[in-house]
Amino acid sequence: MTTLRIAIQTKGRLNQDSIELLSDIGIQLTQGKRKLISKATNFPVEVLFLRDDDIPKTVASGIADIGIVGENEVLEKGESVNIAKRLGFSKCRLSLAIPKAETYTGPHWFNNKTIATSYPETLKKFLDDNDVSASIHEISGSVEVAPSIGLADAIFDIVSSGSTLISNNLKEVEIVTKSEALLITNRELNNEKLYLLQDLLFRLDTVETAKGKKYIMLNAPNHRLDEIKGLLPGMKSPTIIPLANEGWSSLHSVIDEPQFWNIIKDLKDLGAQSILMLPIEKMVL
Ligand code: PRT
Ligand code: ZN
Repeated sequence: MTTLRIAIQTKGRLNQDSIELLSDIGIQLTQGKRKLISKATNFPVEVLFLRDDDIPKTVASGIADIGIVGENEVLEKGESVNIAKRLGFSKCRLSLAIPKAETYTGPHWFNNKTIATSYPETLKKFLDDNDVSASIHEISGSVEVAPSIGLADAIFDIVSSGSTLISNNLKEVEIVTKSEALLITNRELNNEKLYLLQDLLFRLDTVETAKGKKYIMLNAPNHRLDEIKGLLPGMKSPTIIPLANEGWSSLHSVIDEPQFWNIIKDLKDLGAQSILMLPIEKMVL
């Protein structure tokens, strides 16, 4: 039987969210997630655990069929893969930063400077696009300390909250690109694998649709139901079930969570009682 092989990060910032994503779409892995390969128990999928740097190439070459990896790595490696879905986690940006005391005058500030980075290709493209001639000093970790030890004049690195820059007396001066986790796929999947991929994408959409949505249940007097229905349109229309209590009904609907706080007072003013909000895990429209 055909199996879809998914490459995810062994450990690091993407690992937990990647495993959670698989679990949200009903893919349970066999014990021992630190093994190189783990088979799913309930879906024809096996998971290959790799360093994130190796994921684009592994997918491009077909050793894995699909992978979960940061956009920054996909850009940097320049491997030929398709992007099947933007996953919305591990959001960050790749930025240029310089010592705080410097005055930034635009990209030409970097002319004849040395920039430390783990992303030389992405940086080179930015410098070429802006006609800047700088030397790139490639290092694989602790890029942010390079200026303070005299290794470089500036850095090009991942920024998330910005606190690493601040604690190293640096300031972000150019956001070169933004990044989030991507689901990438090999460009030549056969039909059976494409079929499995479509199933996974459908499951991902189902989880995504439910995000931020809540199931709301309340009891209301029948003569106010029309007004309450106006506040809670639901997906098509709310479900109304008569209560044993004469003249009262139970109304069920789906709302966006933030909307709840806007309408709760109006619901109470219209006589709604026993209002419950419940989580929704999956939703198929
Ligand atoms: O071992 P392996 O090679 O697999 O992992 P890694 O060490 O190369 O990567 P890892 O696990 O640190 O990050 C994996 C991916 O997470 C990255 O490729 C990005 O796509 C994404 N990501 C999201 C981040 C960050 N946020 C992040 N903040 N990756 C790194 N950082 C680091 C950054 O390098 C800097 O040192 O956090 C620091 C900045 O954070 P702030 O919040 O202080 O700005
Ligand atoms: Zn890495």
